[in-house]
Amino acid sequence: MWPASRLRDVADAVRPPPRLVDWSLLALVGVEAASGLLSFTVGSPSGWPLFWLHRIVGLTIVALLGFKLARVRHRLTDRSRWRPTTALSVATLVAAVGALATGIAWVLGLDARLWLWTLLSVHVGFGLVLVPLIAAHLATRFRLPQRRDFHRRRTTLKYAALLLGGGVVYRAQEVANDVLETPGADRRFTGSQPRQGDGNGAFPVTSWVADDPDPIDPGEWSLAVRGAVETPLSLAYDEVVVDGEALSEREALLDCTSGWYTVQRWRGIRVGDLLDAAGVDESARYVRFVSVTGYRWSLPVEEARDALLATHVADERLSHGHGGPMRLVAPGRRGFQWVKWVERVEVRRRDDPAQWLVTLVSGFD
Ligand SMILES: Nc1nc2c(c(=O)[nH]1)N[C@H]1C(S)=C(S)[C@@H](COP(=O)(O)O)O[C@H]1N2
Ligand SMILES: [Mo]
Repeated sequence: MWPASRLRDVADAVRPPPRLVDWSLLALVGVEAASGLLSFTVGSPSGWPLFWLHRIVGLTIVALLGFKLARVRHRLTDRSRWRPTTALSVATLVAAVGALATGIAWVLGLDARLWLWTLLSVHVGFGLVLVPLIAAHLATRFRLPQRRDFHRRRTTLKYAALLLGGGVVYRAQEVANDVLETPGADRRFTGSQPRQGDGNGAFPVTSWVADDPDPIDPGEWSLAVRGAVETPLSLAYDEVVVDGEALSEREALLDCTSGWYTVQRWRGIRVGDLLDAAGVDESARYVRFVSVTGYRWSLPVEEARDALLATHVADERLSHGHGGPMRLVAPGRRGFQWVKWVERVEVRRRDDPAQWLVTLVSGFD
């Protein structure tokens, strides 16, 4: 191990001036919030740089927060220096440490739950409250960085060293997780942990916020196909599932943003076959999948053709919790886009920005 004095030398060499530390903490928390939220939409491995950015910047924040705490710790430990704004500072610190600690614990493979929440969801929660807190905190102690805070070459080198350090630490952690075969080693590039096994029982039932319909009787249910089509369709369960057999089958990976993934064999009707049966207009651009609850998501027509409306998983009928009688299987998309309890397929000329809001509020009466 290095002696502590050596460590202090390194810290001195990479520590930016105080005002810059404060402003870069704000900026980097912004980067984390943006990259974290954006990462929710990434489901294919080509999106890995976004996740790496998030991890490296997160570790850089650990170093900057260390510098900051070393500088201001007396304001917290010395009672006589407490001010009305100290409570805000402490709240900001708690949110920051909470977000960092849950993020790091997740990477190390810890699979604990707080109430119904996975650690990853708690991480997201801390991160979301941190953004307004840090903005308010900085507003109470407003000091713009000054010219003399920037020595162009030296400042750039310091930040480069901090970011590089973050990358090295993250990579070292990956190697250590692999060698020690910790649960952290099985994470996907999205950070999600595997759920093994086949069928309904193998993976958790997850609803985004409040969606929770009553079980649906397949005999009463039907699937409507409408919008920009030549022949609108209405299909009963028996027309989709003939003699207990659904027509198409494919393997696909479901990756939930709360931090787990599973690979299953899904059976059902290929959306392309459905669209061919209805005859799609020239003008069509998107296909919208709508749940009995109103929850919905749209895919571009070409991508939608390749998706599946599944009635079965690993030869079992889809259970109610997993979206039975029919759910969308959208390979390469994150779990929240795999609409459950589908009752309507709408072929449309336009995309549907309101779907973002609908997924959040669907189920609230
Ligand atoms: N109608 C509806 N579909 C939904 C959801 C929902 O809340 N309502 N949750 C989504 C989320 S966040 C995920 S990860 C998957 C989870 O599918 P599962 O419950 O079968 O694991 O369904 C998606 N489809
Ligand atoms: Mo999810």
